[in-house]
Amino acid sequence: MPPSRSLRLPTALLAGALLLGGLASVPAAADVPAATAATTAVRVNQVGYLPDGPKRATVVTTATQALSWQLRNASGTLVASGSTVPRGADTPSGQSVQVADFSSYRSTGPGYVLSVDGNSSAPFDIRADLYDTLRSDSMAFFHHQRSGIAIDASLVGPAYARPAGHLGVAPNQGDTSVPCQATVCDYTQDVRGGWYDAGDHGKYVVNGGISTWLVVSSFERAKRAGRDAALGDSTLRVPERGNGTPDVLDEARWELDFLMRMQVPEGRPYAGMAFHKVHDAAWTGMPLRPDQDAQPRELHRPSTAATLNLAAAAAQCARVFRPYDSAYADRCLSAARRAWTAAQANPALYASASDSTGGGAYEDTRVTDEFYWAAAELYATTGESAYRDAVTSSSWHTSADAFSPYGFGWADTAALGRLVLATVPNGLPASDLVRIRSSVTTAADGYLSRMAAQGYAVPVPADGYFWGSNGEVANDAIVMAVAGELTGDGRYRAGALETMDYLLGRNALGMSYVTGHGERSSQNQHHRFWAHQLDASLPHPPAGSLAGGPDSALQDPVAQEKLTGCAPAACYVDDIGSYSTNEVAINWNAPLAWLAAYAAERTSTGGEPPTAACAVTYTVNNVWNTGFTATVTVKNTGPTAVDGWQLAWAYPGGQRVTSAWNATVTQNGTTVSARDADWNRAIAPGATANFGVQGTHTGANPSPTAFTLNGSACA
Ligand code: 9MR
Repeated sequence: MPPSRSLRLPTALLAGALLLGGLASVPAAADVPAATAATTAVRVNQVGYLPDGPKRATVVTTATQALSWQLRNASGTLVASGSTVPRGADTPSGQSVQVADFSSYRSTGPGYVLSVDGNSSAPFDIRADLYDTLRSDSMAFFHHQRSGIAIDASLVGPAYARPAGHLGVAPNQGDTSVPCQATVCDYTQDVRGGWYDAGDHGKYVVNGGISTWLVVSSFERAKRAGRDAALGDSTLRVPERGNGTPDVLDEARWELDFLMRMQVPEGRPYAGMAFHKVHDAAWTGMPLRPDQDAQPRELHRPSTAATLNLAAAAAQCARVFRPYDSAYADRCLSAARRAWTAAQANPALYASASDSTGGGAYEDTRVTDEFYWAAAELYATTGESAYRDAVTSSSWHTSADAFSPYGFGWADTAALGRLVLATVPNGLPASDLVRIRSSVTTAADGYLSRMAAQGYAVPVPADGYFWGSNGEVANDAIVMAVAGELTGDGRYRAGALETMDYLLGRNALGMSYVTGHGERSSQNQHHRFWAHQLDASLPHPPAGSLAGGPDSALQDPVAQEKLTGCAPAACYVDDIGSYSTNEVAINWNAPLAWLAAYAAERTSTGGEPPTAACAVTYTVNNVWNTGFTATVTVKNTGPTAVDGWQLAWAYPGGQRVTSAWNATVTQNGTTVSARDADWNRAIAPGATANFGVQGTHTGANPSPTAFTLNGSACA
C-alpha cells in the first residue's frame, strides 16, 4: 500500500478552494497550455546530460523491433549512432517504449539532437556545468517563498519583487501577534518569518522541518565531500550575501528562526511543543499577493509530529551551524532539547486530518518514525547516551521498513534517521553502523532495479504517483546519492542523475517539471503570486520551481475534468487550478535543490567524488600479564579534509577496551569503534590524528590489522 500521504482526499481543501473562488477564473481548456498535447516521441533530459553521466532517452513507438538512433551536434553532424532496446508496454506511462543509450558519447557541446525513426528530440547540451544554474535557481525558490521580508528587485528582478507579507501591516492580520484557534491558547505569539509552504500562505512546522533538514543536509553532504564552496557565502541571491556564513545556511536560518518561534514558551500549557501550523482562518482565493491577504491568521494546536520536526531540524542546525555561529548553534540545540523533552511528555498529540479549513492538514497519527529521526539527529549532534538509547530502543532502528518503496516524505521520516546515522560520525557500535549503511544501499538497490524495469527509469512504483510524486522521485535520488557516497559505487550516482532526466523531460509527457529549465517546461504552477495564468500582470513562477507532478488520485476539480482515464505517470496538467498535480512546495523543491547541488559537482573520473582514504598504525606501547595500552594513529591519505571521524576495527584476540583518551571508544563484541573527541575532528589531507586505548587481554595480544574510517576501508 502506498503511504497515507498519498491517499487522503482533502475534502475540506477541495471544498475551500472551490467555495472561495480560487478556481473561478481558470481559463477554458483551449487557453491552457495542455500537457497532453502531441510531443515528439523522443524524450530526453531537455537541459542535457553530464559528459561523465548516464545518457539515455525513451522513445514512444509502436514498433516492436529495435530501431536505430542518431545523435547529431548543433551543426547537424552525425556524432554517434546505435540501436534502441525495445521495452514493450510501460505500465506507469501506459505507453509502448524503447530506450536509446548514448552514455558512451562524452564530448561536450550545445544543441545536440537525438533522432529515432524520423522523430527528433528537443535540443540538449552535454556539458560539465549543466546544473550550475539549476543549483542556484532551485535554492533561490526558498528566498522567493520567504514570509516577513520584502523580496527585493535587486536580488530577484522587478517581476518577482514584492512587499513583505504577514508582518502585521494592514490588510494582513499576521504574523507578528497571532492568536490561537479557540480553546487552543489564550495568548498571542510572534511567528513572523519562515517560508510560505507552497502556493498558499500557510506555514506548517511538519513540512517546514523536513524541508529545512533537506536544505541543510545538502550543505552538510557537500561539506563531507569537500565540495561545499559552491554553496558558500555569496553564492546565492539572498540578502545575507557576504556575512561570512554559507548562503544555503542563511536561507535555512530564515525557516529555522520561524520554527523556533512556533515553540510554546515556558510557563504555558504544552511548553516546549511546537504549534502544528499557522495559516488563514479560511481559504483565500487566487490570485493574491501575500501582503494583500486580509484573512485572520490562527495558530493551531501543538502536535507531537511538529514538535519532533522542530527537534530534528534544530538538532541538525546545532551541528552544522556551529563552525559559523556557535551562539546560534547553542540556541538551536536548546530548542531541540526542549522540543524532545516536550514530545516525550506528549507522545500522542496528533494533528487532525479534518483540520484543513484555510490551510493543509499535514495530519500524522504515527509518530514513532519522527521520534526516531529526532533522536538520531540529537544523538549525532550530542553523542549523549539518552538520545542513543532512544535511537537503539526504537522499533525503527532495526525495522526493514525504514526505507519504504514509496520513498520518505513529510509523514514518513524513519529514513531520515537512517541517513543521519549512516553519514554523520557517531558512537553507535560498528555492527549497527554496518547494518544501517547497508539499509541505505539496499534501498538504493531497490530504486535502481525499479528504474531498470521501467521505460522512463523512474524509482517510484506504478501505484506511487501520488500528490507530490516529483518530490518522491527526488527524495529517492537522494538515497541513491548517499549510497554512492557510502560505497563509492558509480551505479548509484548514475541512478541519482537519471532521476534528474525524468524530472527534466524524459517522462510520459515529454515535459520538464522545473520552470525555466528545458525546452518545454511547466509554466502555470499553482501559486497565489506567480499567477500569470489568472492575471497577466503577475509573473509566471520563477525558474527552478518544481511542480508536484503526476497524481493518479485526481484530487482537484481541474485534474478531474482534464485527466480522467490518465495512466498514473501522465496524471499531470500544467494548469494553475490543478493544485494536486501542479502546485509548488518547499518539501519538493528542497530535494530538487539537494540533487541539483549534487549533480553540479564536478567529478574528474566520472565516478564518485573521492571518499576519505586513510592509513592506520596501531602500536602497543605497554603490555603486562592481563592488560595493555596502545596508540592508534590515523592518517588522511586522501585529497580532501576529513571533518569528523569514526575509526572501527575488530580485536582478533578477545581484547576488551577499558578506557581511552583523545577519542570516545565503544566496544560491542570484538568490534571497536573510536569517535573523534570533537577538538580533533578535522584531519587535513596528509595530516594525522591519534588517540590511545587501554584494555585487557587473555594471554596473547595480537594487534588488529583492518580498519575502516567513516565506513571506508583504510590501507
Ligand atoms: O504534500 C501534501 C500531500 O502529501 C497531501 O496529500 C495534500 C493533501 O493533504 O497536501 C499536500 O500539501 C499541501 C498542504 O496541505 C497545503 N499547502 C500546499 C501543499 C502542497 O500541495
